[in-house]
Amino acid sequence: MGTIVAISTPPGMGGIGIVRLSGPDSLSIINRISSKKISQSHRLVYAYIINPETEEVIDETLISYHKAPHSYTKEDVVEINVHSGLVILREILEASLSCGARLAEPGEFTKRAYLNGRIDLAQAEAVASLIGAKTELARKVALSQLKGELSARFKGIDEKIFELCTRVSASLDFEEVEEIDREWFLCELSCIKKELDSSVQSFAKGKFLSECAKGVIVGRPNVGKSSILNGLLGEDRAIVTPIPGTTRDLVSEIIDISGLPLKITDTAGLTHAIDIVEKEGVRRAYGAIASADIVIFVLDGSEPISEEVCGIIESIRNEMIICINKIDLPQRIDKERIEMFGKKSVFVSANMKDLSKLREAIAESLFSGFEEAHLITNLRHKEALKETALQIDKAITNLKIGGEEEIIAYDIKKAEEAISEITGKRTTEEMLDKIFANFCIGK
Ligand SMILES: Nc1nc2c(ncn2[C@@H]2O[C@H](COP(=O)(O)OP(=O)(O)O)[C@@H](O)[C@H]2O)c(=O)[nH]1
Ligand SMILES: [Mg+2]
Repeated sequence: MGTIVAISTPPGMGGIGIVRLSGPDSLSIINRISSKKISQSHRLVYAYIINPETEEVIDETLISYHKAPHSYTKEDVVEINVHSGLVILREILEASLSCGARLAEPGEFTKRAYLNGRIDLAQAEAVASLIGAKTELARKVALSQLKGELSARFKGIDEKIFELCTRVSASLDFEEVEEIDREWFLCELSCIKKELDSSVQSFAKGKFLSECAKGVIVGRPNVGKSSILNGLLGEDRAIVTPIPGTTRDLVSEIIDISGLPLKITDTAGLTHAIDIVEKEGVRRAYGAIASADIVIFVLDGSEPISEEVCGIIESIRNEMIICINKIDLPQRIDKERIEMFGKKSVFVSANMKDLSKLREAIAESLFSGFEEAHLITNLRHKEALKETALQIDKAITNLKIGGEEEIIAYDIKKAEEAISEITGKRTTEEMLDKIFANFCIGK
C-alpha cells in the first residue's frame, strides 16, 4: 500500500486544519517539507512547512508522527496541524503529492485501519456513525460499537455456528466419528436462531438512531393537535385557534425525545371536509399516517367519542398512542371504550403544558425493550443477520425432517458465511468499496 494524503478537517476557515499522511513514505515526505527533522514518534514538533519546489514557507505548524503500528491505520502516520485556510491546506496537500503521496479515497484511512487489523468492519462503520451522530444516544451507541461491543456479540454467535459447522463436517469426513446428535443440534440452532431474530427485530428501533423517526399527530378538528405540536416543540409553531379547520397544510418539526430525533407532523383534522383546501389537507393527513412510525391520535376528553372516530382508530395499523387532551376540562369521554382499542393511551392537557406523559409514551413506543448496546443500527448488519437466521432456519427444518447431514452442513456453512460478513472476516472488494464510499475524504 502506498502513502496517502488528505485534508482531514472540514473545508473552511478556522483555528486549526489538519493534513494527514499514512503509509511507508509518510516520514520521508514530511522531512522534505518540514523545516525541522522529524524522527521521534508521538511528539509534537513546532516547525515551518516549506514548499519543496520554491522553498517558500507555507505556514507554521505542529507536526506529530505516529510510528507504525501505534497509529490510526497501523501504518506510519503524520499529522500536520496548520491554520485552517483553504489555500494553506491545499498548498500543503500539493506539496505532499509532489513528494510522492497520492490523494486518499473517501474513508481510506479507516479502511486501512480495518485492512491492517486494528479494527473490524463493524467498528470501521461505527466511525462513520459516530461522526454522523445527531443525538447523544446515537453517539453513545456508535461509541460502544467502535469499542467493539457489538462485534464481540457477532463474533460469539459466529464462533458457535462455526463449532457446529466443524462438528457436522467431522462426522461427515471421518467414519470413526459418530453421526451428529440431532436433538442437541436442534436445541443449539434454535437458541442461535432466537438470538438472531431478536437482533434483527431491534433494528426497527435501532434505525431511529441514524434516521429520524416519523411521528404524526392526527384527530378530529379542534381536539388540540396543533397545541400538542407546539407544546412538544416548546414554541408556537402551528397556528392554534378555536375555529375548526385552522390547520390545513402539514407542519413538520424535529423534536428530541429522550435523545432520539423525531420528525413530528401536525395535520388537518380528519373530517368530511367540504372546502377544497381542507379536503386536500385531510388527504395529506392520511398520507402522513401511512408513512408514520408512530401515530399520535388526539381525542378531546371533554367530548364523547363518536363511532366514526372509533372506526378510524381501528382502521389504523401503525404503532399508535391515543392521546386524550383537555383533561383540565370536565371529562365526557368514555374511558372504557378507549381501553377496548388495546392501544397505549395517555391523558394530557396541552393548554396546561402538561405533556410529559405523552413524551414518555413516545419514547417507550419507539425505543423500549432493547438494551442500547444490543441495538442493530446498521442496515447492512441487519441484512446479514437476517440471512444468517434464514440459513439456520433451513438447517433446523432439515434436521426436523431427518435430512442428510451433507445438507445440514451446507446450511450451517452458509449461515457462518453470512454472519462473518458483519465483522469483515469474509468480504469482497465490492462490499468494502460500498461501505467506505459513504465516508468523507480524510476519515
Ligand atoms: N381547555 C383546553 N383547551 C385546549 C387544550 N388544548 C387545546 N385547546 C384549545 O382547543 C382549541 C383548538 O386547538 P388546536 O390546537 O388549534 O386544535 P387542532 O384543530 O386539533 O389543531 C384552541 O382553542 C385551544 O386553545 C387543553 O388542553 N385544554
Ligand atoms: Mg390544528
